[in-house]
Amino acid sequence: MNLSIKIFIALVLAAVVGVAAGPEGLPFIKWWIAPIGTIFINLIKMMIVPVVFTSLVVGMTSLGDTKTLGRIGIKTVLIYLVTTAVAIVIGFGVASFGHPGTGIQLAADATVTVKEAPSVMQVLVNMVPTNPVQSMAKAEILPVIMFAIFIGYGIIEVGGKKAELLMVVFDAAAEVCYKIIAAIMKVSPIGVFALLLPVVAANGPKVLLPLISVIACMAVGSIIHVVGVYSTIASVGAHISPAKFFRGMAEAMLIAFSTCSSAGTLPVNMKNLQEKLGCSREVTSFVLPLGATINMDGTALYMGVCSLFIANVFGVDLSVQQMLMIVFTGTLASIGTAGVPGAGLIMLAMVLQSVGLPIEGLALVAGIDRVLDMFRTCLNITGDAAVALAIDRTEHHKVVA
Ligand code: DAS
Repeated sequence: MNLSIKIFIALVLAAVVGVAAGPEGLPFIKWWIAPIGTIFINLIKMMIVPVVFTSLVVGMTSLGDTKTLGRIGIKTVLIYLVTTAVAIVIGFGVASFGHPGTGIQLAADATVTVKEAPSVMQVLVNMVPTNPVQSMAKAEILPVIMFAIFIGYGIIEVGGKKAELLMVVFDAAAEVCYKIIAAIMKVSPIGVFALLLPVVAANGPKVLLPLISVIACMAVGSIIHVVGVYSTIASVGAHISPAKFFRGMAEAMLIAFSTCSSAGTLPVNMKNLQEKLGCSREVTSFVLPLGATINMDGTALYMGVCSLFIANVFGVDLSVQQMLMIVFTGTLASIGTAGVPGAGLIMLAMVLQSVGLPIEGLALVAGIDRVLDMFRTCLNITGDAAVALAIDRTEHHKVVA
């Protein structure tokens, strides 16, 4: 049976068993089942730095020259910014139709430290590792990307037999990483089941009911963005039919949905984008790790939905200026959001503060954050892949031409 179908069945099973077990079953689930989910996540995380570093070095060296690298980099960042801003506008649009937040009692104070979104210059400064090994040890993806790019540049400059030897070594290392990831994916139905079961047992339907409108807006907005934006990018930009795109993305989307971690989904996304959707290794290894770090369309859409929800709950009428401010800060916030579970909730505090909305509103969505994060993360990694395929097409089209 197809792995994606097995993962989907595992998700449905977790939901059914979770509702049946309920809070009473939580102690047993937390003690015996949740650790299996943690082990699965750790197995995937174990592969993030090795697969990003090795495949990025191989990718850079196979680009052949630094001019191509610069061209790909500029195209990638520009498309990412546009899709992120579109995501926030879709979030606003859906929430202004759905009017989430009507008739909800206000929650107690939310003590959330408001994180400042890093300025663009700060993001650039943070990208350069002072100690590459430490960045790898701390799985800081942006510095690892930067270091791999420099290593790839150095190999290109060395040239000749020495460079060929290094390229063979890095190419073999990247292949080893993909084989390990494939083995880890074989147990993903078990891992996904163990990850989702505690969430459903803890939250149960009664907690979700009052906020179902927020979840519905997030789900509808995500579908509009995925179907509207990504299938357009895949078909127009990459000449890949939406059906083929989503079939190739199914595994990674399901892993993202259950792990709520873009970083954790990166290895699977990188492997499948090449093996199932034919994206070149050089573009995959550059665009995906970068996207998993700075391109978070799902998080941006969530900023639009939740800021409007919180404004409704507190009876605030957002002006056009405030909405534009949310689009701007929401885009910056999504660049600064880490690819780990729950990161978007912290950045929402910064967006709320930027337009003077009460931070207390966070408490309302914090309880269902894990559910909202499933949609956010699924969107985040799908956007990375759609853009990578479109860029690959322009590069290969250039090569072909
Ligand atoms: N869970 C984050 C991710 O991995 C997104 C978020 O929290 O908004 O992409």
